[in-house]
Amino acid sequence: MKTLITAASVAALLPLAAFAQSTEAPAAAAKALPGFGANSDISVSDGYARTTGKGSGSGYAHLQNRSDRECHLNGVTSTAAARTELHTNREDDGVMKMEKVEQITLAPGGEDGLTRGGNHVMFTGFHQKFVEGDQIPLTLDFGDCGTVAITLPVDNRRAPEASGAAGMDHSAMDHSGTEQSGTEHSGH
Ligand SMILES: [Cu+2]
Repeated sequence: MKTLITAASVAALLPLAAFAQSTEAPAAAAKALPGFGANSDISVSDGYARTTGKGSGSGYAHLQNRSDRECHLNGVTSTAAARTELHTNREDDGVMKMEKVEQITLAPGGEDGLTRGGNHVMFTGFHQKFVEGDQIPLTLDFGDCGTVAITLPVDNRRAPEASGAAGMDHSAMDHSGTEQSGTEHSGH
């Protein structure tokens, strides 16, 4: 009974519009398709995540700048891991190495990808286990071009993008190629 009275009093004090907004906002957010998100300048699509099974994982997505100015992906954050960083793979004396990337630039109207073997999101120190089909929250910070919050479905069976060299597969590097089996999605 006490709860009922409290809720009723709060509703009476708030303007009706504000009350409606506060109850509808979470529902609207939950409707977003996994792997997709946008603001007025940037759209992020086809996002997914993978894990090596050793407490680290990686995230991939397609980035599109729909504005007429240059936009920069300055960083990524997630509640799913202790550290979430932008990385790239670089070949050094025939050995593939990962290194941190400070910024990814998108030209006006330009596109780029967070891809296997290229720039990617790196999760280390899992707070959330990357179980197949789980949704990993990710916020991409585009500075002046705003932020985009998405969720990445964990898809360890996903084949690398057609453009990426199979030998540069990020997870194969970390995990002796044990995740090379899935080819059923190669039509992408
Ligand atoms: Cu990495």
